Amino acid sequence: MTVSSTKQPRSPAVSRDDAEPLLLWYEAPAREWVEALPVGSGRLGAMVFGGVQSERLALNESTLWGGGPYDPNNAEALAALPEVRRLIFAGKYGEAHELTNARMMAKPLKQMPYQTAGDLLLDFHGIGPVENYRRELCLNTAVARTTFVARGALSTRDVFASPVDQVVVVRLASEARGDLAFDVTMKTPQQATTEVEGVETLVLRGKNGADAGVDGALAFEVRVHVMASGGSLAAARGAISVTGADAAVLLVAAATSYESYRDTSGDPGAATARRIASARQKRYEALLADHVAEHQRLFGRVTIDLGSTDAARRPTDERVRSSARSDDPQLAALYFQFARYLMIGSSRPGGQPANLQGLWNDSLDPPWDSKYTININTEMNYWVAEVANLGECVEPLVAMVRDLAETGARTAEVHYGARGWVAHHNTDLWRATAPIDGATWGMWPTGGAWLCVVLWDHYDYGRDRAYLAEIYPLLVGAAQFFLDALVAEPKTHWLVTCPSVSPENVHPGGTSLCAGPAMDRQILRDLFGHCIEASEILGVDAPLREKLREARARLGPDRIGAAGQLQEWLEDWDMQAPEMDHRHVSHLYALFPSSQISVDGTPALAAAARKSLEIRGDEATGWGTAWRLNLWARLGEGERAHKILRTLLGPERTYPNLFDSCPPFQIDGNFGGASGVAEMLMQSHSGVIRLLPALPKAWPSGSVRGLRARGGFGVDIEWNGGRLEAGTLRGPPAARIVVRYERRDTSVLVPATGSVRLSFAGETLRAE
Ligand code: FUC
Repeated sequence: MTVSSTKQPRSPAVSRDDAEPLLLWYEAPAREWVEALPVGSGRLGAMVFGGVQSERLALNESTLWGGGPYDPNNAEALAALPEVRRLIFAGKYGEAHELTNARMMAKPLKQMPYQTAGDLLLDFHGIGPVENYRRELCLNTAVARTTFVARGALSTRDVFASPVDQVVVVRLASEARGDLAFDVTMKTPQQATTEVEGVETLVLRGKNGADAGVDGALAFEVRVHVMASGGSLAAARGAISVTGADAAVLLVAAATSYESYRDTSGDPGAATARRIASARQKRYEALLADHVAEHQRLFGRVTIDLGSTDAARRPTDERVRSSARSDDPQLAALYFQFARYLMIGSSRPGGQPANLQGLWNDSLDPPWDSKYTININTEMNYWVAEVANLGECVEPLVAMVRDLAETGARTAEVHYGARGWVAHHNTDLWRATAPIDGATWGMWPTGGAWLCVVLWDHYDYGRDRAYLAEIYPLLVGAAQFFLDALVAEPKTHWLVTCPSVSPENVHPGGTSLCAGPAMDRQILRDLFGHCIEASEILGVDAPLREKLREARARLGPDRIGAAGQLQEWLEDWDMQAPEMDHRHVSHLYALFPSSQISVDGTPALAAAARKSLEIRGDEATGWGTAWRLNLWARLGEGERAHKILRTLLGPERTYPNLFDSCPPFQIDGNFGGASGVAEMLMQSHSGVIRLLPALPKAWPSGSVRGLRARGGFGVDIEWNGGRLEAGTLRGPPAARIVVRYERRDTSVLVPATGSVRLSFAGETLRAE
């Protein structure tokens, strides 16, 4: 590699228009981690602080977690199961709770945490006072840039995480020749040592730690290669010093010994050395160009314009701070595109799925271990992927479910004596599936089933039969568990999950432990339905199909309670629950993300869901707010959805770097919020594409291009004065779909070209 020393580096990352719609920008360095800017290659992540004298890149590698392969299943659980069920059906919830905690929980009671790799630190010499400071993240190129003027000369620092070369690339340049001097060091809270190889390579070698009695089994390595043009390099203990350089490029590779959830025999040293060696073969310009091209291949598929005001000229942190008072529709568009950026950065094929913090975490002990909470948070992470035209980003989740079907088969057998597979409310890198934390949170057997619905959705958007054949055994395995583990509720004789919970919500029995919460019934209706449909499409398993049909018919209907609300539990307990404003709105799953309840299809249930939403209120955690946003959009209530979106974009729920604040940071709100924006503009479910179903007055004119709809369709729309003007529908030739705008339906036939233009003549939607 050669490091070019052009005075003012030009790259696609350069952007100086403050109102540039795809830019986050700031006038001061980040003081805290939630002000730093994320870059990610799917596997490798960095948070860029943009410090002048001292730059910090907080590094992550997606397989660096605590612990090692372990079996959390509890051999005592099965023996306790009949008694727990008896107690629940007898209304003795407190006793059932005690027994569940004593006998049915995983060992250990918690799972393993996702952890930081450490920091790369650059300490600069002789910079002095600076002016014209600015740092920015360009979503279009996925490059974080810091610029300032020191002693009259412009300094430019660019950072990106290349999905092509699997290295973080840092480029430092100054207009003043021979002016660049800095020390490179690394620090980590992990057990690790740092040493210099030659004068240009800094290597941090570490081992992950034990957690909750599970031994650490991972070795990891971070390798930093420093190249300077002009000047010289010198090595000291654990540091490399650069002096008198015109420009420098640093390549950062990181890897662990993780091969799979049961194999940690990889060689991280070989992996990082190989990646550095191959990246060194390329010029900086080629690394950048390949990175930008690969990022744009995905990112460039969708454009969105919700209108722009003067607020869009302000630095991003100021916009968040004043979002409640200002008219800033562009901030919603930026938030939508930022979520797409985060999805591309944290969930690429071949890697791990986006965890609670996506890919970015600076701690050994992050909130909720930054793992996979599958009673809402992980599923929410993927709500936006399909509609925002990033279907391939779902692949890591599919791969995780493949693992869970293996580990979860053991939990099904050991805990329930059942066939198939089960996963409870959390999982981790080691694919643990037994119930953790305690009955209130963990005794929920429906996590794996919900993940299967996300896998089905990927089929529904793409309609790829080969993919359906691949996931079919996973779906059937999840359904098989419930065919074995559902029990007849004594009063209604409906088939119910027991023990279960309506995620984390305590009912008047003083615990969340119960039989047959509405959400379980709704998820199983989807899961069984998808298995039935898949078996028909694939022409297999007719006898199983019949069993699933019978069981599905016995799940029992959703019920409307005395207050007119959708009942969260079998009993009409909603108005006596201790936390009526609970963050989870689990029983509204049927309205969103599912479409079992809809305003047109099931008006009475939709009215009950609306009532439940009113009772819960609009205030919630970040992800709770995002869920409410999607639900109001499904109800067709644009103004209410917009009010909730504004709360989400405000400083209570959004950090200066646009990360969602639960609080603390959780990435689910970013993805769920973006899904809500999409649901306001276009919805596809129940065989209908709805255009502008919840358009708020605040977005009178705009356009969105490149969205995807269920059934294999692509959708572009433009609107003006609050009215739909035109659009384009793409789809498989000869496909027919109903397009709905303002309660009028138009049946559209996709021509052989695969694309049809939609326009308005008076009140009529025309397809030509
Ligand atoms: C669920 C939520 C919490 C938090 C955690 C990660 O348990 O109830 O609010 O988001 O996941």
